Amino acid sequence: MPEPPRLSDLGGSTEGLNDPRSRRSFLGKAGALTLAIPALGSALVACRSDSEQERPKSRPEEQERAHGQDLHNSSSRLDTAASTAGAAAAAAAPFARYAPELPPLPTGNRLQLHWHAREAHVRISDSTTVAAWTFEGSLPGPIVHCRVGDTVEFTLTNDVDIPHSMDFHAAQIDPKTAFRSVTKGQSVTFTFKPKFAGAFMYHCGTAPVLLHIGSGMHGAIIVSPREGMPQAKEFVLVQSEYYLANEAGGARAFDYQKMLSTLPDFVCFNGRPNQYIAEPVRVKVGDRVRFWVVNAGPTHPCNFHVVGEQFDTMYLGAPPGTPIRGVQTWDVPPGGGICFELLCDVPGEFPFVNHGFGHGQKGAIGFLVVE
Ligand SMILES: [Cu+2]
Repeated sequence: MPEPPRLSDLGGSTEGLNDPRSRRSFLGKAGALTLAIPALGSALVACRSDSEQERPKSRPEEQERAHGQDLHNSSSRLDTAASTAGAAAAAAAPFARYAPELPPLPTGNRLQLHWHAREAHVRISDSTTVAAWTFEGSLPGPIVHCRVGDTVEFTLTNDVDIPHSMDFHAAQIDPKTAFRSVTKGQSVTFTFKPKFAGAFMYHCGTAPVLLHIGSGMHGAIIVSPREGMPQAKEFVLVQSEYYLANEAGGARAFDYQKMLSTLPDFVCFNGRPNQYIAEPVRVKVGDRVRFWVVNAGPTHPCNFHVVGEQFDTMYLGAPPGTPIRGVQTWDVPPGGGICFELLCDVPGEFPFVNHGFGHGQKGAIGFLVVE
Protein backbone atom coordinates (compact mmCIF):
# COMPACT_ATOMS: atom_id res chain seq x y z
CA MET A 1 0.00 0.00 0.00
CA PRO A 2 1.53 3.35 -0.95
CA GLU A 3 2.62 5.74 1.76
CA PRO A 4 0.10 8.53 2.36
CA PRO A 5 1.27 12.02 1.36
CA ARG A 6 3.02 14.00 4.04
CA LEU A 7 3.24 17.75 4.18
CA SER A 8 7.01 17.69 3.86
CA ASP A 9 6.81 15.39 0.86
CA LEU A 10 4.38 17.66 -0.85
CA GLY A 11 6.52 20.70 -0.41
CA GLY A 12 4.02 22.46 1.84
CA SER A 13 5.53 25.23 3.88
CA THR A 14 5.63 24.48 7.55
CA GLU A 15 5.52 28.14 8.50
CA GLY A 16 3.31 28.49 11.50
CA LEU A 17 3.33 24.77 12.10
CA ASN A 18 6.80 24.39 13.53
CA ASP A 19 6.48 25.84 17.00
CA PRO A 20 6.21 22.79 19.25
CA ARG A 21 4.39 24.88 21.85
CA SER A 22 1.69 25.66 19.37
CA ARG A 23 -1.54 23.72 19.61
CA ARG A 24 -2.43 24.57 16.04
CA SER A 25 1.02 23.36 15.08
CA PHE A 26 0.13 20.00 16.50
CA LEU A 27 -3.30 19.98 14.93
CA GLY A 28 -1.90 21.09 11.58
CA LYS A 29 0.65 18.32 11.49
CA ALA A 30 -1.84 15.83 12.82
CA GLY A 31 -4.34 16.99 10.20
CA ALA A 32 -1.98 15.89 7.45
CA LEU A 33 -1.14 12.71 9.32
CA THR A 34 -4.77 11.76 9.89
CA LEU A 35 -5.39 11.60 6.18
CA ALA A 36 -3.99 8.13 6.72
CA ILE A 37 -5.72 7.57 10.07
CA PRO A 38 -9.28 8.92 9.77
CA ALA A 39 -10.34 8.00 13.32
CA LEU A 40 -7.55 10.13 14.73
CA GLY A 41 -8.85 13.00 12.62
CA SER A 42 -12.29 13.01 14.16
CA ALA A 43 -10.83 12.76 17.65
CA LEU A 44 -8.66 15.79 16.99
CA VAL A 45 -11.50 17.78 15.51
CA ALA A 46 -13.52 17.00 18.61
CA CYS A 47 -10.87 18.49 20.87
CA ARG A 48 -10.50 21.76 19.00
CA SER A 49 -11.80 24.92 20.58
CA ASP A 50 -14.78 26.60 18.95
CA SER A 51 -12.67 29.25 17.31
CA GLU A 52 -10.58 26.58 15.65
CA GLN A 53 -13.53 24.64 14.27
CA GLU A 54 -14.28 24.92 10.63
CA ARG A 55 -17.14 27.32 10.20
CA PRO A 56 -20.44 25.79 9.09
CA LYS A 57 -20.76 25.44 5.35
CA SER A 58 -21.27 28.99 4.38
CA ARG A 59 -24.20 30.94 3.17
CA PRO A 60 -23.44 34.55 2.20
CA GLU A 61 -25.25 36.02 5.24
CA GLU A 62 -23.39 33.64 7.53
CA GLN A 63 -20.11 34.57 5.91
CA GLU A 64 -21.03 38.21 6.45
CA ARG A 65 -21.77 37.63 10.11
CA ALA A 66 -18.66 35.54 10.60
CA HIS A 67 -16.48 38.11 8.93
CA GLY A 68 -18.21 40.81 10.92
CA GLN A 69 -17.57 39.13 14.23
CA ASP A 70 -14.02 38.22 13.41
CA LEU A 71 -12.80 41.19 11.52
CA HIS A 72 -15.15 44.13 11.41
CA ASN A 73 -14.75 45.18 15.01
CA SER A 74 -13.33 48.65 15.31
CA SER A 75 -10.60 47.49 17.67
CA SER A 76 -8.94 45.71 14.78
CA ARG A 77 -8.43 48.86 12.72
CA LEU A 78 -4.97 49.83 11.60
CA ASP A 79 -5.20 53.27 13.11
CA THR A 80 -4.74 51.69 16.51
CA ALA A 81 -1.98 49.35 15.40
CA ALA A 82 0.79 51.38 16.99
CA SER A 83 -0.98 51.52 20.33
CA THR A 84 -1.06 48.92 23.04
CA ALA A 85 -4.71 48.36 22.30
CA GLY A 86 -3.84 47.84 18.65
CA ALA A 87 -1.17 45.28 19.49
CA ALA A 88 -3.65 43.49 21.74
CA ALA A 89 -6.22 43.49 18.96
CA ALA A 90 -3.70 42.08 16.51
CA ALA A 91 -2.69 39.40 18.97
CA ALA A 92 -6.34 38.56 19.57
CA ALA A 93 -7.29 38.35 15.87
CA PRO A 94 -8.65 34.79 15.59
CA PHE A 95 -7.71 32.39 12.84
CA ALA A 96 -10.70 31.59 10.64
CA ARG A 97 -10.46 29.13 7.78
CA TYR A 98 -11.74 30.82 4.62
CA ALA A 99 -14.76 28.80 3.47
CA PRO A 100 -14.03 27.80 -0.16
CA GLU A 101 -17.58 26.70 -1.07
CA LEU A 102 -19.22 28.64 -3.90
CA PRO A 103 -22.13 30.57 -2.32
CA PRO A 104 -25.61 29.97 -3.76
CA LEU A 105 -26.97 32.14 -6.55
CA PRO A 106 -29.17 35.06 -5.58
CA THR A 107 -32.91 34.65 -5.92
CA GLY A 108 -34.12 36.83 -8.76
CA ASN A 109 -31.94 38.54 -11.32
CA ARG A 110 -30.57 41.38 -9.21
CA LEU A 111 -27.67 41.41 -6.76
CA GLN A 112 -27.22 44.45 -4.53
CA LEU A 113 -23.91 44.80 -2.72
CA HIS A 114 -22.85 47.63 -0.44
CA TRP A 115 -19.30 47.06 0.71
CA HIS A 116 -16.85 49.07 2.79
CA ALA A 117 -13.13 49.51 2.27
CA ARG A 118 -11.70 48.78 5.71
CA GLU A 119 -8.41 48.11 7.40
CA ALA A 120 -8.25 44.94 9.46
CA HIS A 121 -5.89 42.63 11.24
CA VAL A 122 -6.20 39.21 9.62
CA ARG A 123 -4.52 36.17 11.16
CA ILE A 124 -3.24 34.05 8.28
CA SER A 125 -1.43 31.42 10.39
CA ASP A 126 -0.42 30.64 13.95
CA SER A 127 2.54 32.95 13.79
CA THR A 128 1.42 35.65 11.37
CA THR A 129 -1.20 38.38 11.57
CA VAL A 130 -1.21 40.91 8.75
CA ALA A 131 -2.32 44.54 8.81
CA ALA A 132 -4.41 44.41 5.67
CA TRP A 133 -6.38 46.74 3.44
CA THR A 134 -9.61 44.90 2.70
CA PHE A 135 -13.08 44.82 1.25
CA GLU A 136 -15.44 44.09 4.14
CA GLY A 137 -12.62 43.15 6.52
CA SER A 138 -12.16 39.90 4.60
CA LEU A 139 -8.99 38.66 2.90
CA PRO A 140 -9.65 37.75 0.13
CA GLY A 141 -12.89 39.72 -0.11
CA PRO A 142 -16.27 37.97 -0.04
CA ILE A 143 -17.06 35.61 -2.94
CA VAL A 144 -19.66 37.09 -5.29
CA HIS A 145 -21.83 34.69 -7.31
CA CYS A 146 -24.29 35.66 -10.04
CA ARG A 147 -25.47 34.57 -13.50
CA VAL A 148 -24.80 35.93 -16.95
CA GLY A 149 -27.23 38.81 -17.49
CA ASP A 150 -27.99 39.42 -13.81
CA THR A 151 -27.90 43.05 -12.71
CA VAL A 152 -25.17 43.72 -10.16
CA GLU A 153 -25.64 46.99 -8.27
CA PHE A 154 -22.46 47.72 -6.39
CA THR A 155 -21.61 50.47 -3.91
CA LEU A 156 -18.25 50.96 -2.24
CA THR A 157 -17.98 53.25 0.79
CA ASN A 158 -14.49 54.13 1.93
CA ASP A 159 -14.08 54.06 5.73
CA VAL A 160 -10.38 54.93 5.81
CA ASP A 161 -7.94 57.74 5.06
CA ILE A 162 -6.33 56.19 1.96
CA PRO A 163 -8.35 56.43 -1.30
CA HIS A 164 -9.74 53.13 -2.62
CA SER A 165 -11.85 51.88 -5.53
CA MET A 166 -13.35 48.74 -7.07
CA ASP A 167 -12.62 47.12 -10.44
CA PHE A 168 -14.75 44.10 -11.37
CA HIS A 169 -13.26 42.13 -14.26
CA ALA A 170 -16.75 40.71 -14.91
CA ALA A 171 -18.01 44.19 -15.88
CA GLN A 172 -17.84 46.02 -19.17
CA ILE A 173 -18.11 49.62 -18.09
CA ASP A 174 -16.27 52.96 -18.35
CA PRO A 175 -13.51 52.44 -15.76
CA LYS A 176 -12.75 56.14 -15.42
CA THR A 177 -16.20 56.68 -13.91
CA ALA A 178 -17.16 53.37 -12.31
CA PHE A 179 -13.74 52.36 -11.02
CA ARG A 180 -12.80 55.81 -9.72
CA SER A 181 -11.20 56.22 -6.31
CA VAL A 182 -13.16 57.56 -3.39
CA THR A 183 -11.82 59.22 -0.26
CA LYS A 184 -12.82 58.65 3.35
CA GLY A 185 -16.57 58.90 3.86
CA GLN A 186 -17.32 58.94 0.12
CA SER A 187 -19.09 56.26 -1.90
CA VAL A 188 -19.10 55.19 -5.52
CA THR A 189 -21.98 53.23 -7.08
CA PHE A 190 -22.17 51.46 -10.42
CA THR A 191 -24.29 48.80 -12.10
CA PHE A 192 -23.29 46.13 -14.59
CA LYS A 193 -24.60 42.96 -16.25
CA PRO A 194 -21.96 40.27 -16.77
CA LYS A 195 -21.94 39.15 -20.42
CA PHE A 196 -19.77 36.07 -20.01
CA ALA A 197 -19.66 33.20 -17.55
CA GLY A 198 -16.40 32.48 -15.77
CA ALA A 199 -14.16 33.07 -12.78
CA PHE A 200 -13.28 36.74 -12.61
CA MET A 201 -11.06 38.77 -10.34
CA TYR A 202 -12.09 41.96 -8.60
CA HIS A 203 -9.68 44.36 -6.97
CA CYS A 204 -9.00 47.87 -5.84
CA GLY A 205 -7.63 49.79 -8.81
CA THR A 206 -6.26 52.81 -7.00
CA ALA A 207 -2.65 53.65 -7.83
CA PRO A 208 -0.29 52.07 -7.24
CA VAL A 209 -2.47 49.08 -8.07
CA LEU A 210 0.33 46.70 -7.06
CA LEU A 211 0.20 48.03 -3.51
CA HIS A 212 -3.59 47.91 -3.23
CA ILE A 213 -3.95 44.40 -4.65
CA GLY A 214 -0.90 43.21 -2.76
CA SER A 215 -2.19 44.60 0.55
CA GLY A 216 -5.36 42.51 0.40
CA MET A 217 -7.92 44.31 -1.76
CA HIS A 218 -8.87 41.48 -4.11
CA GLY A 219 -11.35 38.64 -4.52
CA ALA A 220 -13.46 36.58 -6.92
CA ILE A 221 -16.76 37.08 -8.72
CA ILE A 222 -18.07 33.84 -10.20
CA VAL A 223 -20.50 34.20 -13.10
CA SER A 224 -22.52 31.06 -13.84
CA PRO A 225 -23.98 30.46 -17.29
CA ARG A 226 -27.75 30.86 -17.54
CA GLU A 227 -28.08 27.44 -19.16
CA GLY A 228 -26.52 25.84 -16.08
CA MET A 229 -23.70 23.31 -15.85
CA PRO A 230 -23.45 19.66 -14.79
CA GLN A 231 -24.17 19.03 -11.12
CA ALA A 232 -20.96 19.47 -9.11
CA LYS A 233 -19.46 20.39 -5.75
CA GLU A 234 -18.16 23.87 -6.48
CA PHE A 235 -15.23 25.57 -4.79
CA VAL A 236 -13.52 28.91 -5.25
CA LEU A 237 -9.76 29.28 -4.85
CA VAL A 238 -8.15 32.72 -5.01
CA GLN A 239 -4.38 32.55 -5.20
CA SER A 240 -2.44 35.50 -3.83
CA GLU A 241 1.05 36.44 -2.73
CA TYR A 242 2.18 38.08 0.52
CA TYR A 243 5.09 40.52 0.73
CA LEU A 244 5.47 41.42 4.39
CA ALA A 245 7.52 43.66 6.63
CA ASN A 246 8.73 42.48 10.02
CA GLU A 247 6.18 42.35 12.82
CA ALA A 248 5.43 45.58 14.62
CA GLY A 249 2.55 46.28 16.99
CA GLY A 250 1.48 42.65 16.82
CA ALA A 251 1.05 42.51 13.04
CA ARG A 252 3.06 42.52 9.84
CA ALA A 253 2.45 45.38 7.41
CA PHE A 254 2.76 44.96 3.65
CA ASP A 255 6.08 45.89 2.03
CA TYR A 256 5.85 47.70 -1.31
CA GLN A 257 9.55 47.33 -2.12
CA LYS A 258 9.22 43.57 -1.63
CA MET A 259 6.19 43.61 -3.95
CA LEU A 260 8.37 45.26 -6.59
CA SER A 261 11.07 42.65 -6.00
CA THR A 262 8.40 39.95 -6.66
CA LEU A 263 9.90 37.50 -4.14
CA PRO A 264 6.93 36.65 -1.89
CA ASP A 265 7.01 35.47 1.73
CA PHE A 266 3.90 33.32 1.18
CA VAL A 267 1.75 32.22 -1.75
CA CYS A 268 -1.61 30.78 -0.82
CA PHE A 269 -5.15 29.85 -1.69
CA ASN A 270 -7.81 32.04 -0.10
CA GLY A 271 -5.42 34.12 1.94
CA ARG A 272 -3.97 31.60 4.38
CA PRO A 273 -0.89 29.48 3.59
CA ASN A 274 -1.58 25.72 3.90
CA GLN A 275 -5.05 26.18 5.41
CA TYR A 276 -6.52 23.29 3.42
CA ILE A 277 -3.70 21.02 4.53
CA ALA A 278 -4.82 21.50 8.12
CA GLU A 279 -8.52 21.36 7.20
CA PRO A 280 -8.99 19.81 3.73
CA VAL A 281 -11.73 20.25 1.18
CA ARG A 282 -13.90 17.12 1.46
CA VAL A 283 -16.16 15.44 -1.12
CA LYS A 284 -17.68 12.01 -1.73
CA VAL A 285 -16.67 9.31 -4.21
CA GLY A 286 -18.60 9.94 -7.41
CA ASP A 287 -18.80 13.69 -6.94
CA ARG A 288 -17.89 15.99 -9.78
CA VAL A 289 -15.74 18.81 -8.40
CA ARG A 290 -15.56 22.21 -10.02
CA PHE A 291 -12.76 24.54 -8.97
CA TRP A 292 -13.19 28.19 -9.95
CA VAL A 293 -9.60 29.37 -9.70
CA VAL A 294 -8.87 33.10 -9.71
CA ASN A 295 -5.34 34.39 -9.54
CA ALA A 296 -5.22 37.73 -7.73
CA GLY A 297 -1.44 37.80 -7.99
CA PRO A 298 -0.34 40.51 -7.90
CA THR A 299 2.51 39.10 -10.00
CA HIS A 300 2.98 35.33 -10.28
CA PRO A 301 1.03 32.64 -12.19
CA CYS A 302 -0.97 29.85 -10.58
CA ASN A 303 0.00 26.57 -12.26
CA PHE A 304 -3.01 24.64 -11.06
CA HIS A 305 -2.71 20.86 -10.70
CA VAL A 306 -4.32 18.09 -8.65
CA VAL A 307 -1.85 15.33 -7.73
CA GLY A 308 -3.20 11.91 -8.73
CA GLU A 309 -6.01 13.34 -10.85
CA GLN A 310 -6.66 14.88 -14.23
CA PHE A 311 -9.13 17.57 -15.20
CA ASP A 312 -11.58 15.83 -17.52
CA THR A 313 -12.90 19.28 -18.41
CA MET A 314 -11.37 22.73 -18.32
CA TYR A 315 -13.14 25.77 -19.68
CA LEU A 316 -10.74 28.12 -21.36
CA GLY A 317 -13.05 31.09 -21.64
CA ALA A 318 -16.73 31.16 -20.78
CA PRO A 319 -18.21 27.84 -19.65
CA PRO A 320 -19.88 25.72 -20.90
CA GLY A 321 -18.26 26.64 -24.23
CA THR A 322 -14.71 25.74 -25.28
CA PRO A 323 -14.18 22.69 -23.04
CA ILE A 324 -10.70 21.20 -23.10
CA ARG A 325 -10.33 17.55 -22.08
CA GLY A 326 -7.61 15.74 -20.21
CA VAL A 327 -5.62 18.57 -18.67
CA GLN A 328 -2.89 17.91 -16.10
CA THR A 329 -1.80 21.48 -15.28
CA TRP A 330 -2.85 24.87 -16.59
CA ASP A 331 -1.58 28.27 -15.60
CA VAL A 332 -4.02 30.89 -14.42
CA PRO A 333 -2.40 34.27 -15.06
CA PRO A 334 -2.46 37.12 -12.55
CA GLY A 335 -5.74 38.91 -13.14
CA GLY A 336 -7.30 35.80 -14.70
CA GLY A 337 -9.62 32.97 -13.78
CA ILE A 338 -10.23 29.46 -15.11
CA CYS A 339 -12.85 26.79 -14.37
CA PHE A 340 -11.45 23.28 -13.77
CA GLU A 341 -13.51 20.09 -13.35
CA LEU A 342 -12.66 16.57 -12.30
CA LEU A 343 -14.72 13.49 -11.53
CA CYS A 344 -13.76 12.08 -8.13
CA ASP A 345 -14.29 8.41 -8.91
CA VAL A 346 -11.27 7.26 -6.88
CA PRO A 347 -11.14 7.63 -3.07
CA GLY A 348 -8.03 9.16 -1.57
CA GLU A 349 -6.23 12.32 -0.56
CA PHE A 350 -5.40 14.46 -3.55
CA PRO A 351 -3.17 17.50 -3.08
CA PHE A 352 -4.17 20.52 -5.17
CA VAL A 353 -1.14 22.65 -5.77
CA ASN A 354 0.53 25.44 -7.59
CA HIS A 355 2.88 23.16 -9.52
CA GLY A 356 5.35 26.01 -9.72
CA PHE A 357 6.72 24.37 -6.62
CA GLY A 358 8.65 27.32 -5.30
CA HIS A 359 5.21 28.78 -4.73
CA GLY A 360 3.56 25.52 -3.63
CA GLN A 361 6.31 25.37 -1.00
CA LYS A 362 5.33 28.84 0.19
CA GLY A 363 1.76 27.75 0.98
CA ALA A 364 -0.20 27.37 -2.30
CA ILE A 365 -1.23 23.80 -1.53
CA GLY A 366 -4.17 21.95 0.01
CA PHE A 367 -5.86 18.57 0.16
CA LEU A 368 -8.96 17.44 -1.71
CA VAL A 369 -10.14 14.43 0.31
CA VAL A 370 -12.44 12.01 -1.54
CA GLU A 371 -14.24 9.75 0.96
CU1 LIG B 1 -7.32 50.29 -2.42
